[in-house]
Amino acid sequence: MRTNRRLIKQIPTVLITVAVFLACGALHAEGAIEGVVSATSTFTLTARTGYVSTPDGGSYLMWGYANGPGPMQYPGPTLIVNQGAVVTVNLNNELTVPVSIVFPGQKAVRSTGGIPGLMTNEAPAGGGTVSYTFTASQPGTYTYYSGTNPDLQIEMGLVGALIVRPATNPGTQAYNHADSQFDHEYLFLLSEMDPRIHDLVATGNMAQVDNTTYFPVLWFINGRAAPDTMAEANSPLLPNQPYNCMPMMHPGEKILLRMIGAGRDFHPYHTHGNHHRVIARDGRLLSSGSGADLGEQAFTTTVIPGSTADAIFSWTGEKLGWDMYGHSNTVDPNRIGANCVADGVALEPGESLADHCKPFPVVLPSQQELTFGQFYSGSPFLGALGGLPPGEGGFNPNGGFFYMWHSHAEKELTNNDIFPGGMLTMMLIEAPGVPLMNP
Ligand SMILES: [Cu+2]
Repeated sequence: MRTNRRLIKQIPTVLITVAVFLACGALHAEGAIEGVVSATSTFTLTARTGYVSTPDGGSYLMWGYANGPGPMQYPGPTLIVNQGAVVTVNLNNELTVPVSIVFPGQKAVRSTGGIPGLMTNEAPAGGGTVSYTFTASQPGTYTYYSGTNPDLQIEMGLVGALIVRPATNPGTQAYNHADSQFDHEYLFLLSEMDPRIHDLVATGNMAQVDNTTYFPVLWFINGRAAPDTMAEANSPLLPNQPYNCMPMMHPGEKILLRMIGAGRDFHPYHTHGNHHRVIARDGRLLSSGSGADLGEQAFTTTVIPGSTADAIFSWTGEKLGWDMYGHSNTVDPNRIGANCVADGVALEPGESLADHCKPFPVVLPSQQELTFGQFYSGSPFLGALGGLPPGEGGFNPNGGFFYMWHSHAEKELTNNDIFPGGMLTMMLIEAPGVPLMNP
């Protein structure tokens, strides 16, 4: 039996981990979207059981897609392929019920083997197999999930992400147009859970599952509820929930949010710090023929069950009233005010002169005007560190800015009615030049 982990203890633990990583300059070698890349675009998924942990101390039986012989994972492996690839997914089924996979948004998916089902061929229970093949003709963000008894099987965890990289600039664009250019990309696979369903399945009472009384009390980003969203990817503490979600950037850069509705409820996803621009839905640019010209600035994006949305977020610090980049704090006396334009020094990417190069000194708050906390570096300026009272500071050694990104349905910010938790993470803006832990 697991003991309850208290949130108030766990949040610092996560952030200490972050701080230690930042202080050590440790970098993940892989990109921020963890997933499976295959040279032949052939994947083997195994449907099997496992358990997910929730930060309120819960542990729930799940059915999920494993990567080949690996552990069951929630969500299933993120399959990453290139536009035009002929994709083959071989499904092995170790569960006691038939399962399948459907690939919404993909044309002419052929299934081979297995047994006919309502939506596609299924892998029979207890060791059955089936195979699916399609050509990934259009780039974008897609989902895949079980097409067999999906109201139960998706709830149990049989869902994942499929990313098709474009032929043009596949490492820096989501689609074949510059409007989808990004510096960093992150997955936001949003789902919810009614634990009573999992308990009924675990105790052999699957026939008693009643979808008319569905009432979720747990909410996830990439299979984790906050604050676990912010823990490292592939944490040994979460063996069946390998994916994290903690976006990071430098001022002026662009983050691509790949959002997927992986449950049965709508989730209004909200970015603090700035609006984001929705550029695509369901793997198609919002376009009248010229880039993402039909894209929209959004305070929240409603992420629809079974649907996907891509958005670009950027942040330069404009209109905050100080020079985010610290230019006017340099030794160059000409880099102030109007002279800033004329000094010939190149601007940072995304930097606008309208709000930067403000003459110093700005008025810093005095110590008596501040309530110190673990996130305050001692200065409002990115990257600048100042003195703190004894015992304060330490979680934010690089002086970055943290913005909460979360579901704007407030009840979804809880774990079994305990706030904060659920569909929530923090986005970190580091000073220019500071290495990102989740690049
Ligand atoms: Cu908020």
